[in-house]
Amino acid sequence: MSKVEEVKAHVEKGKTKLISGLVQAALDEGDAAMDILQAMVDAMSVVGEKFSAGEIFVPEMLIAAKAMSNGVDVLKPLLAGGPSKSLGTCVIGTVQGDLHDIGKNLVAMMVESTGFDIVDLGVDVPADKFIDAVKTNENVKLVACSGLLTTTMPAMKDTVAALKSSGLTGFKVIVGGAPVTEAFATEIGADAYAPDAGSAAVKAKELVTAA
Ligand code: B1M
Repeated sequence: MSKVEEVKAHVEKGKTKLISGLVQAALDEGDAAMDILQAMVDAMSVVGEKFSAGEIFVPEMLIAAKAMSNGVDVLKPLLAGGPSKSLGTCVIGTVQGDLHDIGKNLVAMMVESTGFDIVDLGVDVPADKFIDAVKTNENVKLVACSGLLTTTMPAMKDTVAALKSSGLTGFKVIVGGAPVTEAFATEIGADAYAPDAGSAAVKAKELVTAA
């Protein structure tokens, strides 16, 4: 089994203590950081499938998520190096009612690497907290909302509506997360949608530089 395959298997099994060493070993063997990241993302898909099939439960999902986060910590310096000139501030969070943060953290990391300063509001973020962050932070050019549950898509819709009717200006809104589609993003009035962290970073830069 290659080191990357080992990383994937260990995330699936939630081997939180071993994963940092394995990721480092994969890097040392010459595997690319993006390939190791993709292996961990694939592992989380397997975890999700096992959860859907009733083979594992919430605690196992949680431990796998912790293992992936530990692995991402090792990769972060390699993935997040970026330009020093700021494109502005990006306020990011997972919408109210939703506790999933791995995808949101990856988006934050990639958006940061294109030149944004990040204000990360965490998970379960109500609309008014997004609005407060736009008011209280300097030079906010982008608000990024993540959501992983179909049940929290209405919260995403409410957040975008609240931001758009707040009277605040000078920023764009980007949304994403597994159940979110381009059509949904358009329907709720977001300025952009991205399916993954890499394209979120590209869209973020386009939105701000085109404004
Ligand atoms: Co949850 N969970 N979970 N879970 N969980 C899912 C999402 C689920 C698909 C699993 C399944 O049933 N197969 C399912 C949702 C079904 C649905 O709504 N359609 C589900 C469920 C049901 C639940 C609970 C309700 C379970 C329960 O309690 N019965 C519960 C809800 C809790 C809550 O939020 N209120 C729950 C809880 C949890 C844990 C807390 C245990 C844990 C999260 C821990 C954490 O995040 N720290 C967890 C996990 C780990 C998952 C799975 C297995 C993995 C999620 C993940 O991290 N993926 C997930 C199954 C799956 O995704 N296949 C599942 C890896 C990550 C890199 O991908 O987050 O999709 P993702 O991010 C991607 C893109 O979506 C995109 O870019 C990222 C990277 O490229 N993206 C954006 C994300 N945000 C973006 C924002 C953007 C642009 C792109 O612009 C702003």
